[in-house]
Amino acid sequence: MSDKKRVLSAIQPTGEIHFGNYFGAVQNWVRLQEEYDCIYGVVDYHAMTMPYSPKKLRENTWGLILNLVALGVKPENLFIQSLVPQHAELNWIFNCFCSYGRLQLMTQFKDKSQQAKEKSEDNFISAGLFDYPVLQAADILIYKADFVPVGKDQDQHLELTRMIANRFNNQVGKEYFVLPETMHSEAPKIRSLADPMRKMSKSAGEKHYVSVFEEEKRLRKKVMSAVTDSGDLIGTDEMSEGVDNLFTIIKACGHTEAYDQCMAAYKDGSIRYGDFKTAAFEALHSLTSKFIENKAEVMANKKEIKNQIKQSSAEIRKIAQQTIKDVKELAGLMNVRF
Ligand code: AQP
Repeated sequence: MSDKKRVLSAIQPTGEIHFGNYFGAVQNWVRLQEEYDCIYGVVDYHAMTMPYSPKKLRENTWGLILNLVALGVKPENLFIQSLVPQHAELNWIFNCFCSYGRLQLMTQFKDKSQQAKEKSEDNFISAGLFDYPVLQAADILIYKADFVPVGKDQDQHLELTRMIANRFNNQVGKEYFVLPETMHSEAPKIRSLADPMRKMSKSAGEKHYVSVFEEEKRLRKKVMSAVTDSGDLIGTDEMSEGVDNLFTIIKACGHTEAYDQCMAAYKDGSIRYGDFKTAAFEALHSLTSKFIENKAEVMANKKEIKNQIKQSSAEIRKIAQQTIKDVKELAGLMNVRF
């Protein structure tokens, strides 16, 4: 067994990967792979919590796997959640260690239930959507992860995960679960370019996110029309959300020289937002063009990668099976032999 600390994180197969997902989580996933024992999931059970199409879900799951590999995630670190059904079993057990009242406080449920209503024809909000943070706790704890690299929007869910782990440990009288720590990147919250008051996200609509594979012309249009401000704050110590977001993006792209120049110009009052946005476009374009190139290579090896993922999911499943065995023993349940 490796003595490296374990990192676990996951992403839903709900469509494209945007720069919020990338700078908030996936960029860190890639960087952590040398130093930690990393397990990264494509969580298809989670993607069922909102109105969805079964055919599209399977397509999205494989699509996301290939996209993650193009961004630098190693296939041996990746698994598909429904190939490890123990997550769902632990979810049930954890339901009995989490209060209804606590789930009612989850802000993502409040936001997403409204979206679910709008997306369905009959105002349908699934119980799965309400229970989703408990499944997320199972995703993390089943691997006894030490660290969880996620964006800021997941803080409340991580808190709930620790609470469930604690309650379980107390009830069974053993410190069985490690209490996982959140690991934020330097850009844990990327904002929408069109409306910097909200986070970059797909569900808000096409103009509210930038895909990591965004085609050049569309990328330019989205960045050059990013909302900034009237310029009143230039030369002061303050900054609007829109301007701050562009600075965060330039820095996260690794364009430190451009970042320093723009920051100096902002401070001395000489910045021009047109040039600033061009710097942000160039920073993002340096990444999208690299990712698009990688993607072409990945697509050429699609079949092999899919086989690797089935294999890695089977390996990762062994860890989950062991946890479930221990948990059932501790919780007073019966174990089947495997
Ligand atoms: N705007 C963001 N800034 C920083 N991190 C973000 N993450 C998501 N948005 C931002 C992080 O990305 C990881 C995967 O999140 P997810 O599985 O919720 O992905 P998603 O459903 O594709 O994200 P969207 O587009 O934001 O979906 P909606 O609009 O449905 O909520 C997580 O680590 C998350 O923190």
